[in-house]
Amino acid sequence: MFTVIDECYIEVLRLVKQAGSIINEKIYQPKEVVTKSSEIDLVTEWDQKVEKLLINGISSKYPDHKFIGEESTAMGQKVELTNAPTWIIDPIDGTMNFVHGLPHTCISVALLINKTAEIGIVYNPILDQLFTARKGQGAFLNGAPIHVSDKKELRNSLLMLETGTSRDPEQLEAILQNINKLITRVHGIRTLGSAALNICMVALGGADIYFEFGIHAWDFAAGELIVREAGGVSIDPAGGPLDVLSRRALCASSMELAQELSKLITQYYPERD
Ligand code: LIP
Repeated sequence: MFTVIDECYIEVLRLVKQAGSIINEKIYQPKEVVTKSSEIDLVTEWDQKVEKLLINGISSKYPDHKFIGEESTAMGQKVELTNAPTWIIDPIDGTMNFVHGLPHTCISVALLINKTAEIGIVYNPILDQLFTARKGQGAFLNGAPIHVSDKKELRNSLLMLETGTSRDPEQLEAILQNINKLITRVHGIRTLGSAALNICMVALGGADIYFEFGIHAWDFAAGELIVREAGGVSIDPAGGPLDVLSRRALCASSMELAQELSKLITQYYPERD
């Protein structure tokens, strides 16, 4: 039976591909860059234009749907998650990479209904990596099923983390403490510069665990569905349930791995979205 969510999925995929062609065209061209919350929290006109393309496209078909977008929020729109169908959008996740021309940058789009993720899409148009998930229907890369790894111990795991785009001393201190704690306890540490792509590497089974403090709902709302549909887990870094507005996330191939990490790390609690 063809549902409204099926129709939403097809429509948003069309818009994401359209937006992807813009990112593909602009990544290696000179671009005007401005800063937001810190001198390394960057934004370009293409972040704003891609977000507008997605929101306008969805709104024209679904006028009663709500939005939480990175750039709309930066322009002052209040973050509000209700039971209404809500699209959580990062038009360019990995903006720093996009500015530098490093091809690890993506569009991240999630649809939540009754505060539950129904659709997750993370699309890196530069490397043509389309990660998708629908609630209860599995996770895919370019249409092929993906699954998390079988790792259950940190000492055999590849950890994805970020140094972030904040210069807040307390946040940086927590990041450095955690790198020092973890560097001798894991196989290796990797950082792609995009929360959404880091999480998708866990969903793909190429990495085993990711955590970060200070991200926003738009960075991980799509990825956390994808990793769960790939057989993994998404929790709060302190071990409790994930809260998409908390600005904290931990995604892993197994609950055992997630809980081993959550017991070890220095916690940091940013102001909520
Ligand atoms: C980025 C996240 C990344 C985080 C950066 C930044 P943006 O999102 O994907 O995980 O460490 O601080 O928030 O700003 O490129 O959309």
